[in-house]
Amino acid sequence: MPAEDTVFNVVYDKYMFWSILVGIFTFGWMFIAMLRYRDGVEPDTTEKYKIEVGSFPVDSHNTKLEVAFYVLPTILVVWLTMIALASNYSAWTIPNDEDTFNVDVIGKQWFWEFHYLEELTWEDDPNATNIDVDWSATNLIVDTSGSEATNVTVEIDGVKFDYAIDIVAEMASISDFYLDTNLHNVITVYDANDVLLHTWEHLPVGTILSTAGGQHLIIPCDESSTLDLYSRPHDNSNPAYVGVQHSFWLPEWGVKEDLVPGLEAGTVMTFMPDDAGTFPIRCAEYCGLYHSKMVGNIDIVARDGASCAADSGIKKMDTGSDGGGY
Ligand SMILES: [Cu+2]
Repeated sequence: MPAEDTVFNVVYDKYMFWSILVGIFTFGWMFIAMLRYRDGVEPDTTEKYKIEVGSFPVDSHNTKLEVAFYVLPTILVVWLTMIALASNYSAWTIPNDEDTFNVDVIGKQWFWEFHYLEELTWEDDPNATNIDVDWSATNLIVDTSGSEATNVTVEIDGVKFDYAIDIVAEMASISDFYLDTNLHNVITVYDANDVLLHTWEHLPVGTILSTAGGQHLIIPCDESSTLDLYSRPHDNSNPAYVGVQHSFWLPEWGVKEDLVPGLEAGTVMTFMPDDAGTFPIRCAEYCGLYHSKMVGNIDIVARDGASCAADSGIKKMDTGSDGGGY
């Protein structure tokens, strides 16, 4: 769901079209009137065009034209209001918890935390990277045939183990670990130059990712996702400090929602991305000294074994981690 797919883009195009049309008409008419009635031009005094200052031209007016002046702009304004409300309705309709992927987003001074309320297992598209990770119980198989992969890193709750890939067999078979789905497991595959080629990751319920550690928010594609947004202090050492106002903004999709300190229930944002990729997160509410550093990235990924409907086959496009403030 890059910007051109969103409802807001349609609204933008329609508003732009009608604004330009009405602008040409209005300014055109204004310039004609300026030229026709400018100083030094003898006014047309025939009965049809006779204008007397301060009195309505009762004899020479055109009722149909005057009614059209009111009716046509009214229809236009009502229609533009309706399409604007329809886009709001589609952005603000919040799905049931069961039908949607839920993550809590906590805004702090000055970073974002993502608390996973549901587990997620995802993998880069094996057709794009020629690498396939398959992990069941004690058997971890990394099939790298057709790729330049040389190394695998297995990371379990932050502890890393490195393995070399059998270049001849084009695979790595690791049986040192039992797959524990309660742990945060990440398998990353690299080439000889340490370039990241492929990622497989399992995020259990309760995982906390933070932009302070350079981590991205990871969301599955082709599902409705709901973020509950809260502004919180770092700790509870100062009861008078409950955090400050932030605003979680995904500029690529035209959605933004405030985080309100002290609001127990939080605020809600919902969206349904269909393109895999990495997109920027910004704080859109001035929140203090390092507001401009309160940036991050959101990764849209395919669940393990699935692929995204609109997948371009390229997951990682670098948007930079420091895009400045807004
Ligand atoms: Cu902020």
